[in-house]
Amino acid sequence: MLRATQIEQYREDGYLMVQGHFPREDMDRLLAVARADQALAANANDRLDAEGRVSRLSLRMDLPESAYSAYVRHRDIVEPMEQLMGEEVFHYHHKMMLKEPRVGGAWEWHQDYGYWYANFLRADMASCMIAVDRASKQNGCLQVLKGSHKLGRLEHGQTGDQTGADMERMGVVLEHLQTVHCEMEPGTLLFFHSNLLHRSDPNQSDDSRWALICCYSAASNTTFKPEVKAGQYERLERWSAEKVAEAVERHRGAL
Ligand SMILES: O=C(O)CCC(=O)C(=O)O
Repeated sequence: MLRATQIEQYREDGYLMVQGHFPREDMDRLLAVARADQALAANANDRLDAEGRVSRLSLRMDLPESAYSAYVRHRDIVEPMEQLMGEEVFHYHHKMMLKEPRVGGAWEWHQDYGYWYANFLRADMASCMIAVDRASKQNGCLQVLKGSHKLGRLEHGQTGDQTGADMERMGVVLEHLQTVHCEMEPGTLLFFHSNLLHRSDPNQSDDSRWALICCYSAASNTTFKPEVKAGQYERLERWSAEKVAEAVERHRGAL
């Protein structure tokens, strides 16, 4: 569970990093499953960045039996998330970011609620990024603009295949707010608010940068499009570390 000072820090900055929370060996196991998982690869899709480089991710709106779904339900993520959000949360979607050596493209400045606005009335939503690989400046770690969640939702437009925050406004925002490079050892968690501006550089290194991002909404957030099943409240189970480890092992055995 998070301390009051950590919750306060999240409210001020719009993000909270918890270094090395999951053991390195657990991340090695998760990475081994993900790398061998044909279904993950088959489900991956590419979004071009502004320079035409390929940014790849594998996203699921549902929670099938998998190692990734197990982490979505991990008590160590769900419970802090509820502390930060101040209420019960439910799963919106989760995605493995597959930033490959030398080819993994950039992500332009955006707020997740820039996209999610289409499905929800309120920005009471957040994500937890789990560093599966080590994330460094060289392999294109996430960058965040400290305190930018307080700006409210910015207008977003098309850049490449991605939806980016309004460039003119970003010019002024960048002069006023501090950019933080979130370098993360495997097992590090980054909780971030859906209105926090973030981006990442292309991967210029020989190391991959895979990360699992689990996205949640406050239970009381109203779904704008009731016909879209993924935006609907559904009670989320909370799993212990042992139960998550068993699910990872089951997934490995099924590959
Ligand atoms: O993984 C990254 O570098 C960017 C992820 C991101 O921007 C997102 O999931 O919204």
